[in-house]
Amino acid sequence: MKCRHCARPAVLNMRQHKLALCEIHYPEWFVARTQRTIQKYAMFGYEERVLVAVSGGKDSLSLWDVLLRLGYQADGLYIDLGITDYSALSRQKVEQFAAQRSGVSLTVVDLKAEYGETLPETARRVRHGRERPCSVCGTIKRHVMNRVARDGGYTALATGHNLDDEAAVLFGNVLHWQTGYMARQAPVLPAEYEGFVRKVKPFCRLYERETAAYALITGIDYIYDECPYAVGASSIYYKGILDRMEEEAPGTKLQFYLGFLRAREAGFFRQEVERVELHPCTNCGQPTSAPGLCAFCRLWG
Ligand code: Q46
Ligand code: ZN
Ligand code: ZN
Repeated sequence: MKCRHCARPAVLNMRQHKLALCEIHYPEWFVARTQRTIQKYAMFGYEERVLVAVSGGKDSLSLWDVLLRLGYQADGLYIDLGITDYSALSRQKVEQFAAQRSGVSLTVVDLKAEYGETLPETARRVRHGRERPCSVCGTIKRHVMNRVARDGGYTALATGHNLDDEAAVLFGNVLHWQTGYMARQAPVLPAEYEGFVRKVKPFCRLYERETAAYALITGIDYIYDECPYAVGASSIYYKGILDRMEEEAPGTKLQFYLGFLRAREAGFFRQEVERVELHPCTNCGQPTSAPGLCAFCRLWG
């Protein structure tokens, strides 16, 4: 198969877009689509400082790379969760990525060094080893990302969530009719409350295989393994179901997600948003829906 724009062989055939592109035109298309997404949803501008949450995986490192290529003021944040070999290797990938690019700034927050415990240790203490550490992990990551973004004067926090991630989350939310979660699932979550930074997902319209192809073609060295605790997560199960539907009908994931966004913009879940009332945490000052301490501070109290 040939590239749509030149005589070179195509490296990626995107059936959902009826588009096949070569190794030169594919990365150009990918960068341009990211830029269109940033502008369509008014995520951030060139005058703003953006903090990119990087995990060492293909999505977040590709995102940081694309934002730098587009000329945005994008710095990286890596949170070392202390998950044995996985964290050590992913941290190495992130540090290597930053070292290869001149003038980029990377903040590393090492949980063990700053809070005295790795994620598995905290999870074991507070959950008594009952469940996987993911809910504790989410609480810690949200807190640290907000703190670093706010302290560093960043106005937007960008994450590498791709379309497959968003479609899987949406699928789970629809299945359980979690309308409150649906109200808060968006390409942009505005800084509604003092202390929160705007959260943005510039890859929300890009398929996982598209971000993987971009990383491979542009030579980004990333960690292939997922976090060991991701095994058995329901999101992986939902992704498998959506993959099968996509295989039968290319474009299914994109239509599912974009249709949801249109409904959301039309105000379908507006009431749910207004129900959440936030107060500053009495210890750290970050916004929380609970009176008194936020979920993060309660981990240590
Ligand atoms: S939540 Fe759970 Fe992830 Fe944290 S413990 Fe690993 S799988 S990293 S997105
Ligand atoms: Zn081409
Ligand atoms: Zn707090």
